[in-house]
Amino acid sequence: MEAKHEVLNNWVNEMAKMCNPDRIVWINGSMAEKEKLEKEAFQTGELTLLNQEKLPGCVLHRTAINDVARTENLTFICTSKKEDAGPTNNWMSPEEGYKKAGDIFKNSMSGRTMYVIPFSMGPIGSPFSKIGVELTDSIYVVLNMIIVTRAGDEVLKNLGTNGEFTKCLHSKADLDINRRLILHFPEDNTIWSVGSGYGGNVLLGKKCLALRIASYIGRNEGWMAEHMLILGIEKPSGETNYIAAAFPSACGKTNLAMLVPPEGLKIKGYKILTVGDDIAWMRVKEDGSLWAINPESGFFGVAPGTNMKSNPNAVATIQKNTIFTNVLLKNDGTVWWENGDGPIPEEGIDWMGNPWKPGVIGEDGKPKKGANPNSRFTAPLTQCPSISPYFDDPEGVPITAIIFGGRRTSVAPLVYQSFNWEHGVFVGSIMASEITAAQYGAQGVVRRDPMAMLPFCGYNMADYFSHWFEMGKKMKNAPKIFHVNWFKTDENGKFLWPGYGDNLRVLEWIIDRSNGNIGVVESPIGYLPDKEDLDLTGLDLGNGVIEKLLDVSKVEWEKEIKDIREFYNKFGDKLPVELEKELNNLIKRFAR
Ligand code: GTP
Ligand code: SPV
Ligand code: MN
Repeated sequence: MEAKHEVLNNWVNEMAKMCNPDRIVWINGSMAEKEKLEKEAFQTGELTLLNQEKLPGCVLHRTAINDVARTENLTFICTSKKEDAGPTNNWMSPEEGYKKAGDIFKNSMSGRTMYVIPFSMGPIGSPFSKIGVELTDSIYVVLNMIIVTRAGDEVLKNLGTNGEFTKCLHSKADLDINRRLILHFPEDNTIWSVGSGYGGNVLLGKKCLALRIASYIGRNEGWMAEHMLILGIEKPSGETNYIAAAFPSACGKTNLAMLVPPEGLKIKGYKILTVGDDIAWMRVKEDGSLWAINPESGFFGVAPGTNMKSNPNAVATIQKNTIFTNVLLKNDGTVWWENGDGPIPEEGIDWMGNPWKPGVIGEDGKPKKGANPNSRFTAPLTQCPSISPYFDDPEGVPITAIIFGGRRTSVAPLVYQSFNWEHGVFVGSIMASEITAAQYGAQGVVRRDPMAMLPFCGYNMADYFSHWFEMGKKMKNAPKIFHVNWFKTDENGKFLWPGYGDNLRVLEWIIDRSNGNIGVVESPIGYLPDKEDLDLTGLDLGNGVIEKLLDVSKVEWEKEIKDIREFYNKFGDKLPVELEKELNNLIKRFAR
């Protein structure tokens, strides 16, 4: 269905003129349309049909070998003033951006179809939702977008004749990493992505719209777009506390959002309700409380490490209607990845499309992986056994606690609570984490990643910090703010904390603290748990391990403080004075 929306139709025609596709197809979101697109993709090899008895409705896609993760170095915020992008973003002027990308878009779709995908981030028609329209020459993108967003005719109807929408243009072009650009024009509500076919680079509703553009809009409109999971913890009494947690890419959001209580805590009867695993849009309601929606309708989750023990809910979610990207294809037409279920296959086709056997050594001297470390699954939220009845609620859910966390082998203890909202914003701003396979770059290197938003903030991060303080002032009953670290290691590099389901033990403490039920141990960085207050029933950590997990080392923190100072210096005068004050207070508390 073509739109009855003149601005939209004109824009589609204008973009088509530039990209020169053979035809234009409007995506309606129907089952028949999905099947037709899949069929076409099977014929061209863009998709492989998997074993339909074992994995009904499931398909496999392999991206280009140099196109397996977000390319942050090729991602730009294009504002008229460089300062508005800030020191942590790559910047290009809008003129240069349109020119540079325009040259690559020119005729990029010739011989191809341009698909027009109207989509809604958030339930269609909710006052909190935002509409986008993505133009793309990739069937893979269409099939992903109809899972992770609400897409099709319903959205066009809702858009009417003059509704606002984010203009999202994508072309694979020639998938050349030297001709790849992911550009955001927040002043024009526009996104241009060219030269990639991978996830976050091309599913433009996700990181590009729901985080970078939405964070910009949210600041102007007084709400927040965050890289956060949302989960509910229901007690047997029926009382449910909702938590939002920001961890950097591939640091455990999907896993925490779908948590299954560990044996030792089962008796307490907690039920986990998944609302979202990657993005939260949060607003203050009239009564001064903070409410969150998940703008997405599907998961785009990390495959490696997903198994019946670590994340049974994810395993159940991806048994049907799932798109697998860059995993290993087994001989029986099913899929596998490192630390997946079942025995390691004796052979298969690896993520690059080559024959694979376990233990074969690659060029880097290490055993070749069957699945790419950033291989992913795309599946509808509705297939998750733990999905919350409120995942689709236009109002969202009320947030009791906010958690920040990173992947740190040392420094950050298992959990601590901030003293108050201002201190909590400071705790978020000093987050740091090891770089993972979710982005190009040196793996394992620790970098500062405030609120897990370093790659996703669509404007100057100093202004983003100020926005957090402003939001705090608007709340009567602001959520309590915590920091967690599941990834502390011992001398041999082994994780000290079992993680996964056992993380509920920490969430329980967080909820008790949020509701003011228990005491604390004060430390220079914030409130630590009294170890007696952590329910470790059924868990044998070993001697002295919980002490190590909760340890705050002055020596380590003195180094950390230097690094924070250096990071803060990047922002010059724009750094909010509150953060300067909090850093000085931290230094003073260590000196006491
Ligand atoms: P994005 O989708 O990239 O934003 O990532 P995410 O934050 O949703 O990460 P995800 O839950 O997919 O986890 C990434 C990796 O961390 C997987 O390989 C998990 O197995 C591993 N992981 C998740 N939770 C834990 C944990 O509690 N402990 C340990 N040791 N590893 C974990
Ligand atoms: C992330 O990298 O944080 C993701 C995956 O959630 S992607 O959508 O590719 O950005
Ligand atoms: Mn993410």
